[in-house]
Amino acid sequence: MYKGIELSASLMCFDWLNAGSQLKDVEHCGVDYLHLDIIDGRFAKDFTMGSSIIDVFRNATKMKSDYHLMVDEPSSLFETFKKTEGDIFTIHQEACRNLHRDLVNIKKQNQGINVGIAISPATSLESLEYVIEDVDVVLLMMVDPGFKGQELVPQTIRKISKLKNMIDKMGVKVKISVDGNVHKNTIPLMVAAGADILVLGSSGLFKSDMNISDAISLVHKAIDEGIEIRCSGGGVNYVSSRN
Ligand code: S6P
Ligand code: MG
Repeated sequence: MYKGIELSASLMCFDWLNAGSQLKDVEHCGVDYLHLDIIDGRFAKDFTMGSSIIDVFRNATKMKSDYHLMVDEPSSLFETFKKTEGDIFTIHQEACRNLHRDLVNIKKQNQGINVGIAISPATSLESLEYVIEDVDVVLLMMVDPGFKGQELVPQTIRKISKLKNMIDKMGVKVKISVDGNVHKNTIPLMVAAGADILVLGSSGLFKSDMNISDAISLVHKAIDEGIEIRCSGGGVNYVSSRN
């Protein structure tokens, strides 16, 4: 947590040949969550990791788990993944035929878990209207699900502000998580617009030209800028490109 903003490091973007030492670095830098992308080759066009890999990392860190299931009909996998108090477990709005039932079941089956709902860039915020009171986190995808290193879908920045207004208006206690292309140029706008959790991947944290501690310093600086824009009531139009 840095100035009220939580950080989540995407395991999918680790340098897997040095994963053990990167895990220690990330934890040492005060990152709150390990972001665990699970992709089934159907909902999104790739495969990532299952519980046997995930548990190796879960057992080696005190960071909370931030599960992000990009999986069609994820309910059959709810029991596959270990969860402990304070973890976040997020499923996609677009992937569930019985969305409300699935969200409620996650909570029912796991005391102390934070339930998340994710929406892809093209999915409207109206789709959250009748489920938002049953979740703790809304994860806004800033890119289409599936791959690291993609370009930001620019209109997702104004989606953050709109969601923030919706949450404030409804008076619900829900955090906004942003995922995809979160880096020093986009973070100020994301934080100013109302993001509470930043998912950090290849553009913001695991960079070929920088170590993790230097990358985190840039993230902190960008959060400071975002808070400043927010406090001065500044606008949040995205102009700059990647990095
Ligand atoms: C994408 C996935 C994300 C990525 C991460 C990539 O399908 O949900 O969590 O791993 O966001 O970050 P970056 O900085 O490479 O776009
Ligand atoms: Mg993700």
